[in-house]
Amino acid sequence: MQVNSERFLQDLHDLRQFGASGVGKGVVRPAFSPADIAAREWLAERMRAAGLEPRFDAVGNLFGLAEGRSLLMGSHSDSQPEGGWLDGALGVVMALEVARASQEAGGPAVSVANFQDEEGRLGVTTGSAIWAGHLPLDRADALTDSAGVSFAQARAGMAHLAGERIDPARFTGFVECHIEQGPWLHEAGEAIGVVTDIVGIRDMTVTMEGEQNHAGTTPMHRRRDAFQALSAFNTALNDRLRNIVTPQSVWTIGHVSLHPGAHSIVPGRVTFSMQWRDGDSTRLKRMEDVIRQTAAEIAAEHGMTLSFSGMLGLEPVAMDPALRAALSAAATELVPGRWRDMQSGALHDATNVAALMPAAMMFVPSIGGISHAFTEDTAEDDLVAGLNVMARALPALANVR
Ligand code: HGY
Ligand code: MN
Ligand code: MN
Repeated sequence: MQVNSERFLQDLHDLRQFGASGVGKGVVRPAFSPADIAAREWLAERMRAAGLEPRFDAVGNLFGLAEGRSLLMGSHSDSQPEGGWLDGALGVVMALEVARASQEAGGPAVSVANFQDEEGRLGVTTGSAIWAGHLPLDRADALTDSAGVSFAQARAGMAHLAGERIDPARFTGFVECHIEQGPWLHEAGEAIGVVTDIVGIRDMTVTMEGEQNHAGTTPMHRRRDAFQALSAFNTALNDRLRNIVTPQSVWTIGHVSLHPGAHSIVPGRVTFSMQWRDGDSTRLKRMEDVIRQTAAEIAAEHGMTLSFSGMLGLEPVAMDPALRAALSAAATELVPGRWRDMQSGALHDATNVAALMPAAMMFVPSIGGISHAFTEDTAEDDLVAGLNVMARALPALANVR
């Protein structure tokens, strides 16, 4: 089988025009946005041209189906609010190129998946979580983005494309290529990461409510200031989590909304995102207990009421050993001494698909380890090396049943 690296790179550069941010190669292509829908429709046409049958399901997941049973490859083409050109897109376009080249070579059969809302505009890896049965559609439809738009409203924008759920039994396994989104491969001058396992995640929204008041006449000791409560919570949380975590554990307050957000008003309410990740489910639960207890203590000390949203979560998952062995053998052949086994600190659709079939992932380096930013990038040599390793692994990958 002969992959065509020029065609592959051209598709990647064509895809990044949908929602181009105008800053470097960055993209703004959130799930269900006009740019996202246009990109998916373009990819559907590229799939058709590649001899695959393009099919959308009811939540915007796009599949390019080969005939009969096939190996599934892919990722996602939606982006973070400020996204890189390769996060997700690389896996979809690489899958398309491998599927095309494999058809041209007479097999093995490869289908392509482009999952919707992996970036969690309205949840956490939402499209593949629904497809895998982790997230009931009625619960997904009630999820909202930070502007209050619901999943149901968002996906209505693709209703004209919606079709039936694709049966996972069509597929023998799932392989996803993704940028590392961390620093280790690039710093080591290595080309390939073969993923051993993907960490688990917990995500919720916390609200603390005190008293809105005048910023000039309200003495400091009489305030019930929501920002001061958040600041105290963050300091206490960092101190307490340090006692139960490992260097791979992470926690993030990524979105904060202070009400009413005026210079001369003591903020009465703060709503903030609380997300944490770890490779061990027991430690995720211990982190959750510390987060909830610390929030309750700080709220009481600061005279705040406290509420938590529903919590979204995915468990840590190990990658399939046989699929991993196929990727490792191809990496040993093509980039000997320049590949490693590694854990994924980022979440991926493979987490959900692993519940349905054997799943594996392969990383290529991220320059400077940067991702979820317009400056995300990977050297084209590394993109092509990833394509060649995936192509070389294909016969063995397709043999795993
Ligand atoms: O956040 C993540 O790990 C993924 O990139 N959405
Ligand atoms: Mn991604
Ligand atoms: Mn991402």
